[in-house]
Parts: sequence; C-alpha cells; structure tokens
Amino acid sequence: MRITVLAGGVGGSRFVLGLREELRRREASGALAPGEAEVTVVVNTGDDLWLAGVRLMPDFDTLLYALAGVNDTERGWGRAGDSERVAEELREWGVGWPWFTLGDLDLGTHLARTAWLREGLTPSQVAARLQHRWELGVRLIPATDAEVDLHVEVADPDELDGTRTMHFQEWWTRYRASLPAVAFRQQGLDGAAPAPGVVEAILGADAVLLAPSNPVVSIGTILAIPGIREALDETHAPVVGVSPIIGGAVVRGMADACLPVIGVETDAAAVARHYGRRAGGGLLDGWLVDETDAPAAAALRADGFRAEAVPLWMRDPDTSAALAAAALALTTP
Ligand code: FO1
Repeated sequence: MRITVLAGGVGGSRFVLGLREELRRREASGALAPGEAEVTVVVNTGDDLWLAGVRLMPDFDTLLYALAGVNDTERGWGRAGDSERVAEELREWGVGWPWFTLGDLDLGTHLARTAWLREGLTPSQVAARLQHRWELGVRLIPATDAEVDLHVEVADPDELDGTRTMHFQEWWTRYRASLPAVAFRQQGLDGAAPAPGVVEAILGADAVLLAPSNPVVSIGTILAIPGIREALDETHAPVVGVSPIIGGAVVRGMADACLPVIGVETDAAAVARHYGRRAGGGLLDGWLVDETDAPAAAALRADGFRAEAVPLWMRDPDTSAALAAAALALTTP
C-alpha cells in the first residue's frame, strides 16, 4: 500500500506521526506485512528562506525532527533542549532577524544543508541525505527543488500604492499574522517543477491524504507548483483530506488570518468546498471533519462529498493513529 501525504509543518508532522503509528500497529497485528506500506510525504516549501547565510526549510525540518523524535514539542519547531548561543551572537552582529531564533543544534542542520547545496546538491537530494541520519519510517520530499518562497502583501497606508510585501516568515513570526494580509504570492513559480519523485508518488499512490495543514500557505503552496495539481487530477488514488478547522476555529497556527484573504470562511465545510469535489473538477474524494462539526459533514454529503465526522484532536499516539485510520477508511467507499 503506497500512501502519499501532502503536508505542512506542525499539523503535518502530527498527522504523519499518527499515520506511521497506525501502520506500525497494522504490521504488528499482521494486518499488513512488514514494509508493505510505503509513505511518502510531499512537504510544503513556501516557508523556506535564506537567513544569516543559510537556507532554512522550516516545514521540512519540523517533520524531520518530529519523526526522528528530536523535536521541541512545546514550541512546535526546532530541536528539543536546544541552546541559543549562536543566535545571541548573531543578534550582537546584527545578522539575521532578531525576532527569529536559530537554535544551536538546529543551525547544525541549516549549515549542513547549505554546505550540500553549495556543493551542488538539489534541495531534494539534501533532504534525502538529512533523512539518512534517523530511521523515520517514511520518505520526505520537498514539493519542489525551486526556491518558491511565499511572500505576503499587507495593507500599509504609508506606502504609495497602499501595500508592502514581506516574506511569509516575517509576517508569521514577527507580526504573528496580525498585519492585514491582502494577498499571498509564491515567488519563483515560473519554471518551478515538482521535485523528482513527487509526481511519481502521487500517480503511483493507492491513497493520497491531505494533512490538516494550512490550506492557503502550506497545502496552497504545494498545489501552486506547476505539475502537482495536474498529477492529483490524474492519479487513480482516492484523495482524502483532514480539516484543519474545528468548530469554526483553527486547530493550531493562524490559518484564520489566511483563509479570508482567499475568500474562504474559517469553517470545516468551507475549506472542503474550497478544495472542491473531485467529481466536480475539484481535488477531494473525501473529507474528515471533527465530531463536533457533524452538521458540516452532513451538508457536504448532501453536496456529494464523501465526508465523515470523527475526533480530529491529535493528543497522543492513540488519537493520532485513530485519525489516520479514519482517513484511510474514507479512501474506500
Ligand atoms: N517560529 C517562531 O514563532 N519564532 C521563531 O523564532 C522561529 C524560529 C524558527 C527557526 C527555524 C525553523 O525551522 C522554524 C522556526 N520557527 C519559528 C517556526 C516557523 O517560523 C513557522 O512556525 C513555520 O514556518 C510555519 O509553518
């Protein structure tokens, strides 16, 4: 069974951890032969950036660290137990962003990645090398090898045309998504292509799952890369998504600051309708909402979606594995 997941950082990593747990349990019970399930995660690259001379890939690293069990679970990013000595020095030198902390162990990853990029490796080749260090049990591929960094246009009355543009990370971490966003733009999309293995993973999958990641900036960026949407339209695999919205509020992150920018309500059914029903030219065969959003599932079913209401909160391995099992169950009618 080949499963391909499209994912952003924190929501993506929790979901993929749950999926790995569920598949391990199926192997342990004999329901799956060892190694029968292959999971490929196509990771959002819109958050990536150059800072202080190193290339950062925050969503990739969040997944890498979480699957390796070395992540900082409190903050949701970076390495557990990291120190910040180099970051303090960088602040003294005025290098990088004072509001954006690169932990010492985390910097080791960025330095290794940047060194390999400078040697001529592509981001996906670097990603493969970084994964060799730990037994992740899944394969992570950045959505593209191109630098498709996400920028946010914000309203600014002091500017001549009333707007200014900044990197998504500045908007997200410095301003905590509080500046009114007017538009999100993936820079460098022209000529960008899916990283090697991405289209193959989608076309060759038995199931494609959309993690409960930000539909605008994370899943939205993956879908914006020319060739990925086309592969999703073409694949014979059912495509099932998990709502990042529970009871009209975001599960985590600040997607509620992003959805209105593209005219989508912060609502589980509205996000499903935004992705669209596959039979109607959209993306989804199935959509999972939280049990508290059961009316949304009923409304979506009335619209022809395959939709179920199940517990979406991923609190621990049991609840995360149960969610992954529900997503897999929805791939078969
Ligand atoms: N998020 C913060 O809120 N503050 C930080 O200082 C910060 C540093 C950081 C360093 C490396 C990294 O990979 C991620 C980091 N993040 C930080 C998380 C990140 O900015 C975002 O939460 C994600 O990109 C959104 O998915």
